[in-house]
Amino acid sequence: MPTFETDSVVATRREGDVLVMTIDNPPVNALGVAVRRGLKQAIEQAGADAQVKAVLIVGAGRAFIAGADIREFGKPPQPPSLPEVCNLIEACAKPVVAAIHGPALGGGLEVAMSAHYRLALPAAKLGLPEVTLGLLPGAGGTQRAPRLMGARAAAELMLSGKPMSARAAQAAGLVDRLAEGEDAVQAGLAYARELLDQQAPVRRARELDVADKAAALAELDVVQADTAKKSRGLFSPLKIVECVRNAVELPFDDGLARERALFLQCVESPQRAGLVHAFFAERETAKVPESKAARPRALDTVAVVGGGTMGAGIAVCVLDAGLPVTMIERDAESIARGRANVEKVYDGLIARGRMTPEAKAAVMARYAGSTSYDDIAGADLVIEAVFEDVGVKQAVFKELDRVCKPGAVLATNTSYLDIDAIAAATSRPQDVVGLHFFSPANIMKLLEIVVPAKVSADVVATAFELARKLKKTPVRAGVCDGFIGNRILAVYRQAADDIMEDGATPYEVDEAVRDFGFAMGPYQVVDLAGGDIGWATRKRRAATRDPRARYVEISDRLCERGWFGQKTRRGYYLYPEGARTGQPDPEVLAIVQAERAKKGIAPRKFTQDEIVRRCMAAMINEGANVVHEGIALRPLDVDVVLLSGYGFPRHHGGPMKYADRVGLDKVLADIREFAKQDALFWKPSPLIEKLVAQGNNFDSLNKGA
Ligand code: 3H9
Repeated sequence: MPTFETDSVVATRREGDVLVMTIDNPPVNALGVAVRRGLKQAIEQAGADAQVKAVLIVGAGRAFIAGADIREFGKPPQPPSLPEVCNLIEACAKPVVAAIHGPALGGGLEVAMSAHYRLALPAAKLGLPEVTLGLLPGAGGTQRAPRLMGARAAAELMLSGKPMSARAAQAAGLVDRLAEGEDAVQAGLAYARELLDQQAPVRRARELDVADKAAALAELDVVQADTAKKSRGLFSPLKIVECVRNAVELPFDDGLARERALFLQCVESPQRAGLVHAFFAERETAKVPESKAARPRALDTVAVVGGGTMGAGIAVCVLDAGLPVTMIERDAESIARGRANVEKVYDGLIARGRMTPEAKAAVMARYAGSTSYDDIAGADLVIEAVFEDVGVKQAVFKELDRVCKPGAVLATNTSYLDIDAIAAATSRPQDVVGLHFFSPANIMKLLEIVVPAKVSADVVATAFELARKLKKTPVRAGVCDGFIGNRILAVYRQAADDIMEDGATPYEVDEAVRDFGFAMGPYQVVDLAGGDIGWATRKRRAATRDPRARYVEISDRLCERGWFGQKTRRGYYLYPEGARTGQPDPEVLAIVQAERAKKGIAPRKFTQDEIVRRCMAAMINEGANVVHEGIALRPLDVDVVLLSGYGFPRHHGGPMKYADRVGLDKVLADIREFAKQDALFWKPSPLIEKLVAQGNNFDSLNKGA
């Protein structure tokens, strides 16, 4: 008779002479303390029960095990530790089989590697993504993976953080057997019985040696040099390489002890805190009041108005989600251009061998172009992506109001215009929402979902449902000039411009920001995006700009010369033919100097630290204003916008998380100090003042949400 023990997150059940251990800890079977206790008990039970001849470990639900419980990091550790549990599994005197039918990630794969045999079903994903959380595999993964798959492959698995398919894992030596279907228990039992019939021995990874140590060490030298170059101030990647080296050179237990010490250093690092914050924040932003209050409307057919770069990029992401798209343009020529813009993306994939011409044809079969709005009368969702002018957009929305079926969701991709005014051009403002994509729209993860005053909850819920289908990271934003991201960007740019005019070169500003962790400094970004874009915005804002506000004209001087950046081969940097990166331009420095002279500014020196402190204080202060005014729901929403749309260094967790780490009191002191020079720009956000007075931080507002 099978025996059952099901009152814990690890259920045990005897099937003949195999003890089946099922981890059942929804949603992803993370290895929290209860699971670790359950696994320990179960493996002890297996050892003690004479009737048990083999053990099978499986996961309930969609995952095998998604790793350690990330929520436990930074809290007091509770025994048993995961390394202890893994060692117990490996030490078991009876063969242990792990049958993997879904994600086996981080500690999940470490559990599987502690088993003696591994079987994978087609949906299995095996990976060690700890590096994405600022960690390294800390339950023996750095010691067992090199012994099973070789040092270099193991290092690459850990450094990339990317999972492998079942087939790839088998080819790499991580998996012993593949099976078809979805039933891990059935396939695992069959495998366990086969092993018992063959009297297969227990087979412990710890007892293996890394093959050809000299060659492995030489390969690790290359990996180490490459990692040092790429990891740009990140803490854990080089520690991973060190652990893998230990796996080659040291006895297993010594390597394990060293792994533990380095893992704990990673856990303590602020980078881990920033990256874990980013992980949860990115999942939290989809939890908005409207999605809780209302169900999304139907979302089966989509239309895009405008076939420029943005419209085409949006069309591509909708097509990639498997939905049909009709694109509306003015005339036959524009339709052809729109279609060409869409096809260009797929042709690029074909050229890189990432798509077949047949697959492109299948996608394009879902695409149609038209000059007639009547052709989109039945669309569930229309996304407008025409020229950024409120009059032009209102005219489009009048047309949409005329033709679209009742209940269709009407979205605008404006990046700063007043969506309430656009909605007012229709007789159905309750159906109008903002969907602010970022360019290139088929690549960038961020989608600001902008919620105008009169929109109904189910339309907002539909927008979030669209983001899910498109695999975007959605963030809810209120209506204001620039929404969350561009509004903060503008203030950051202003702070940078002031620093430049007061004495730093644009190259020094860029370098300081890069050293902080951004891939590019603000002036490199201007050159990449095109200086003319910001110039147009500045001209638009000129009439409403506070006449008392400081205005740095250096960018205008460059634009007046037609120096728009990379596309004109000249901007803040020079881009001579064939040059891969921009080169400093003495003429730009002369323009900067002339502007200073015009205003009577005696240039002063800025340290990297001051440049970063000023840029960050500006971002944080505006981020706080955005939360204070209800434009962003929580500080974490601001963080996610900057992380997924503006290249904010992920290991800092976003500007608000970074502010908490630095200390809000220190940020406020900086702002007050800078205000002595320019009180209008450096006006402390009332939210920061309030939080500092309460002794609170931004995170307290995330928790209350
Ligand atoms: C580690 O293992 C360290 C060890 O080496 C050493 C230890 C000593 N913990 O992503 P989803 C939650 S480090 C806690 O939306 P999907 C997630 O927050 C860990 N919670 O689903 C969400 O919660 P909610 C290494 C977790 O189907 C819900 O589960 N492992 C964890 O799109 C659903 O998640 C990783 O880095 C966790 N480990 O994707 C893997 N994982 O519903 C991280 C998820 O409240 N996880 N949650 O918002 C993933 O990559 C994806 O979640 C996964 C599923 C692919 C598994």
